[in-house]
Amino acid sequence: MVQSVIIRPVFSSAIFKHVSFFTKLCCNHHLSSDVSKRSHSTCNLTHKCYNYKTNVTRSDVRLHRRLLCQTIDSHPNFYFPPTATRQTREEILANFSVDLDFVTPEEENELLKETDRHLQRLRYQFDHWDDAIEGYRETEVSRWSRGSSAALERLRARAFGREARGVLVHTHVLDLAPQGYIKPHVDSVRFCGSTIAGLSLHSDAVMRLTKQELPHQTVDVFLPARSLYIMKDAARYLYAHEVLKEATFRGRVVEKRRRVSVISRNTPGPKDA
Ligand SMILES: O=C(O)CCC(=O)C(=O)O
Repeated sequence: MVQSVIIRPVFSSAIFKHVSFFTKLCCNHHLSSDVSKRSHSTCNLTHKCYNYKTNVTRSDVRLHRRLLCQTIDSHPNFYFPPTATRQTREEILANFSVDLDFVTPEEENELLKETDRHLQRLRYQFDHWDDAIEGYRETEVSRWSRGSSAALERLRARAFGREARGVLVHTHVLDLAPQGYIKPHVDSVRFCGSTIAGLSLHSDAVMRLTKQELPHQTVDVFLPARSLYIMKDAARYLYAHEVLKEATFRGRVVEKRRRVSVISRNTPGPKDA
C-alpha cells in the first residue's frame, strides 16, 4: 500500500533535532567493510579476475578488457570492475546518467551563493547517531531566486520531463565537508519515488553503487563538479549508493573539496509501498 508521507520542511519539525532529512530518506545502510574496502584499480585487472573466479580463461580476460575499453570510450564516468556482470552494466547504464557541465560556472556560483545563505547558520555534523553520513549539513529550499531558477527548471525538465509531474516542491541541499562522506544506503520508498536527480557543486566526487542482493556487484561513478546525475528505477531501488570517503576513480585519487549537492526527487508512486 502506498503511504502518503509528506516531507516537511526541515526546520519546521521538532523531529529535525533527532532525525535529519537525509536519515529519513535512508532506509538501508549496507556497511559491509568488504564492499567499502574493495579496490577498483584497473592495473591488476588480470590478477583480480583470476582471484575472483579461478576458472576464468584468458579469453574471458580479453573479453573483459574489450568491454572495459568500450565502456571507457562510451561511458567515461563509469567504472565497472572485472566482476561486474552484463546485467549490472545494463541495469546501471539504462538507469543512471551523468550530464557533464550541466550548469555553467556562473550558474554554479549563483547556486552556491544562494545555498550558502541557507546553510551558513548550520554546523557540520559529525558522529551522527545513526552513522549514515559524516561531516555534513543540510537544508531544504522551496523558493529559489531568479538567478538559480533557470538551472533548477532545466534540472527538473531533464530528470522528470517538461511537466515535471510529481516532483517534490522542496529541493534537498546537502553540504559535505572535504572529509565528509555518505555510507551505502537506499533512499526510503516512503519519502521518495523512482527518480533522484543531483547536481554536484564545487567539488568532484565518486559515487559507488552496490547491488543489494549481490554485494560483489559494484559500479563507481565519477561525478565532476557542475555535472548532473539522474538515478532511477533499477539503479535507485536495487543498488545502494554512497559517496566515497577515500575517493579514487580508475586508480586516480580524486581531490575532495567541500561539495554541495542540490537534489530533486519525485513523490512515491503506486509501486513504492
Ligand atoms: O550528495 C549526493 O549527491 C547524494 C546524496 C544521497 O545519497 C542522498 O540524498 O540519498
